[in-house]
Amino acid sequence: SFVEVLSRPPSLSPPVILTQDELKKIAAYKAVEFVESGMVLGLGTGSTAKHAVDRIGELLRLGKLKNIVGIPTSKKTQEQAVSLGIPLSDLDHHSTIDLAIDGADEVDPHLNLVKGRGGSLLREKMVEGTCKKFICIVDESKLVKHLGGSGLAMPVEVVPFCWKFTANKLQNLFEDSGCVAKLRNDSNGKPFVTDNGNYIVDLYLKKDIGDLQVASDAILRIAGVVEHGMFLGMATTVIVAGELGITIKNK
Ligand code: ABF
Repeated sequence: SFVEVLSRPPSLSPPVILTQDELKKIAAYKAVEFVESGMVLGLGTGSTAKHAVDRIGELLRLGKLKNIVGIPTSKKTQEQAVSLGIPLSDLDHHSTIDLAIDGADEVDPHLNLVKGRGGSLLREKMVEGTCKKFICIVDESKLVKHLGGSGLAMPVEVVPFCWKFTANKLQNLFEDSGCVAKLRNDSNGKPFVTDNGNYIVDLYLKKDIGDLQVASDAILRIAGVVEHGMFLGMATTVIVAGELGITIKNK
């Protein structure tokens, strides 16, 4: 496996350049080592989390894991888990989750995250907000000094009703950070619709938004906002796979 490649003594290893997807897989497989039989698991969404769900399915099939119940964070992950034969349930039946494994778009030094560029932030926040342990899995490209400072989107899920009004309120809120709020479109140029029937407004910031908790509270006070993609203090562990190996950061 890729993990073995990384743990070979450097003197014996030829230089191996790993792709970003291989790094994602390394982080995902490492996280799955924390899964035990009998656990209720939050199953993440995205290309990194997909590797973890595949691995959980494989271990179930091999009989190395037993009695797992998965709680998927998106319809896409639900379909993947069904195809792998992972037994599924939901938060109505399991209000506590033992462990969730999911990716992120940005990770800051305090393990705060930006998520939702894949569009599944609401279900992810509901599932990951209710678990005893949340392992976030990323390749090293996701590490940032300040959330929202990478020039990429800070996603906010909004109700479709008068979304322009909500988008304007969001843009005005972060005027001092040079915020531009844009409705996310799908590949056909139509508004991207989340699994919950909502839209996503992406906030593009020229500088960081200062105190994250203050920003979070202010966003959530806007009527029309459903949830935002900042996951503050939620990850208990972040597993980072990089060219030099795996780093495990605990809260
Ligand atoms: C999910 O997938 C999201 O919260 C995040 O937006 C995205 C990360 O995607 P990937 O693992 O494909 O980089 O975890």
